[in-house]
This record gives sequence, C-alpha cells and structure tokens, in this order.
Amino acid sequence: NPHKKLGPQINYTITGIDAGAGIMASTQNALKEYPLAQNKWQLQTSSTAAMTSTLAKAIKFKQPIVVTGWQPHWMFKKFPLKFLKDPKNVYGSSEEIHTIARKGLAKDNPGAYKILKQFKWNPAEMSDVMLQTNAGVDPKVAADNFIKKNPKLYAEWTKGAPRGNGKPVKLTYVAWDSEIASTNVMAEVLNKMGYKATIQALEMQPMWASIATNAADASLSAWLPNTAGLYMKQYKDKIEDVGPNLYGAKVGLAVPKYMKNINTIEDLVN
Ligand code: PBE
Repeated sequence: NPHKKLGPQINYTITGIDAGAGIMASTQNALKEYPLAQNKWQLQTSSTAAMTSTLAKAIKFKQPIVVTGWQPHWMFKKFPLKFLKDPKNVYGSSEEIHTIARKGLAKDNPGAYKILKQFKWNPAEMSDVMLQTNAGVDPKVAADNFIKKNPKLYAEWTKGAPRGNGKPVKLTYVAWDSEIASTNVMAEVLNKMGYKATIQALEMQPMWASIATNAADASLSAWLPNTAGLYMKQYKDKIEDVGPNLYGAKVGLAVPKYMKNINTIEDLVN
C-alpha cells in the first residue's frame, strides 16, 4: 500500500552489510544527519551475501526494503534498484577505487609497481568479472577469462614493464565482490608477466595496516574519498596512494524501483 508509511512496514530498518565497511560508517552518519535515528530508524549489520539474499526475497514479493547499495556491483544488474537522492551529500557524490602500495615498493619492485600504476578499468569491465563469479565461476578463472577477452587492456596494463622472473608480489584485499574481481585480475596479470603474486583477504582495518607496516605490497581496495576516508586519513603518511584504478563508483542507500514514492533519503522520515 503506497499510502501507508514506510517505517512501520519494514521495522524502520535499513539492511546493511559487514560492520567494518565504509558504507556502514557513512550510513551511521546518514542516520544522524537526516535525522533518521531520531525517527526510530536503525541500521542492521549483516553481510553482503545476507543483504543481497534479503533483497532478492523482498523483490520477489514486491515488498518494500531499504539497503546499503553501491556500484559497481551485480545487484544493480540483477535487481531493479535505484539510489535514493542524498541532498545532504553524506555519501559524497562519486567515488574512485584507488590502488595503494607500501612505501618502497616502487624502488624494490619497479616492474610490479608499474603494472599496478597502469591498471585501470571501468565499471562495465569490473561488472563483467563480478557477474561471472556471481554465476558460480571461480574468481581466478573469471579473471583469466576476462584477460583473454581483453588483450588490449592487458597490453595497456603491462606496457613497458619488465618480466618478473619469479619476483613475489603480495596483494591484500577486502572480500567484497568488486575487490575479489580486481585483485584476482591483477594477480593473473602479474603471474602472466612472470611475477609470483599471492592474494590474501583481510578485514578493512588489517588490510590498510598490512600496507602501512610493509607486511604486504599493495591493495586495490581503497574506495575514496569518502568510503575509506577515515583509513586514508589515518595511514596517508605510511602508505603510497598509487592512484585510481576505477572511476565512477557510487555509494548510498538503494530501494527497488517499484517504491515509487521513495526517492530521497528524506522520504524515509516523511
Ligand atoms: N563497499 C564495497 C565497500 C567498499 C567496496 C562499498 C561495500 C565499503 O567499504 O563500504
């Protein structure tokens, strides 16, 4: 019933993901700013997998739901979703995904550093890999498929870089679908170039710490300026920001398109 208030229908609950994610911290800010918390709204912690499965069920029965949403992600391909407008700009207008490296990597392993620096792709390309893994393809195989299909990108990423001769490169990442995709692609690119890449999934805090303490070489998982902004602030003198590997990412609250009366975050409290 579109004339019934939304809050009571969904227990004033925004369905979120893992507690450590930047989108969860941003949503806590949104709860204060709009002000949703004062109006009984709360953010439920879960995981990406639990959130997308709750979302799938709601959509199947055309029920209302509000989720933490971001792009690139296959949820926007599989479900009819729209971002809620964010007039207070709590989530920032647009995000970039950056590659970060330990200080000294450029000197110790200039070849791998060059490849990391030259690695850039767009949301459609990243989504290609994510959709494969979402359909059950092993991430390493999906990465390989992508590289085979995109020889021009591979050539750009590796242009002028020397062969690795077995030099190790340790990549850390946070196991979000987007970073599972980018990290596996990077590892496959490095391996094809003769480096010996290993990848390790960590929570967000230890991922940043791994680069800052030289325990790992690089990570492709830094959503900036907003989503991981606090980590960048904390670690900026201890890491190197290699630069964006993807432009045009976006973070916010999302609802199914059939929720016609809900178009901005302010509509949740009205
Ligand atoms: N995400 C996906 C992450 C970054 C990648 C938006 C869920 C977050 O920290 O919120």
